[in-house]
Amino acid sequence: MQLSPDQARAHADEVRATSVTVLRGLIPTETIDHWNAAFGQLLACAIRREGDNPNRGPHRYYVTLPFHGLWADPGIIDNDAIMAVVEDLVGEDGVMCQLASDTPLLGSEPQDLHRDTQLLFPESGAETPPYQLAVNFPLIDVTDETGPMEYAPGTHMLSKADGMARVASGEIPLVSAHMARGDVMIRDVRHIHRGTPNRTLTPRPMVVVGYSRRWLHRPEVNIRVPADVLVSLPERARRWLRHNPVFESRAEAERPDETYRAFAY
Ligand SMILES: O=C(O)CCC(=O)C(=O)O
Repeated sequence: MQLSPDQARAHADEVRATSVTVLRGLIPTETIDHWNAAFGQLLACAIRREGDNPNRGPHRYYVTLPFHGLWADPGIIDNDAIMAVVEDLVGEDGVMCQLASDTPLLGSEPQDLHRDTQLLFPESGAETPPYQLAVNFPLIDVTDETGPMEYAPGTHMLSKADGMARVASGEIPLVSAHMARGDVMIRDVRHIHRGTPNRTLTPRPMVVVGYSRRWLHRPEVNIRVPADVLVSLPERARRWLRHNPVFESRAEAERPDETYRAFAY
């Protein structure tokens, strides 16, 4: 799918206004099913490593995806439609700094409402145009049973206290982000949101690709890029990856003990 400049701008404006836009049916479902089949092994490793009370809450796993093979598919990490919206929001000189997943399992609980980043200048209390985005797509359909993320539209432009108060009073109702395989959400991670329980036996992986303004350093994440993968990618992808560490060997790039601890604000 290609977006015209007007369509890309309309999606970006929706993020500016509400914090979220969804590109429906963007990724072929066969691709999603391949990712889901391959993801099982990564999830099993994470469960062995972290036990059943990992850092995102009970039975809820944050898993970094290794940057090679299907996980480095240019059709996803260098997708024209996604990049058109992302570039409109954080600039053509932005950076890609995170490739990971969030997976609630049976037994997971509602998370506390949170934002995924701080204000640029917390002492000012002032919100700014977007600077940190998450591109999310699920590896199974997200229904009320499999644990949709809930978010409060427009709260990315309010202080956290104001946003929380308006959610608590019901003035801003939480929206459940139902998604089908192939749908892609682009969101401003300042919005107030939370994960909800997966009530099924099927894991609900949600891929997260992080994009930021070129000057934003997020020390809690990076993408460990094997050199041979980097040279095989299109120019735009190489440019967006330019601030990540590059490794001569895949084994070195694929350090298994990475976890992401600082996340909720
Ligand atoms: O994928 C989800 O359900 C959202 C999880 C989330 O917001 C988090 O772990 O910070």
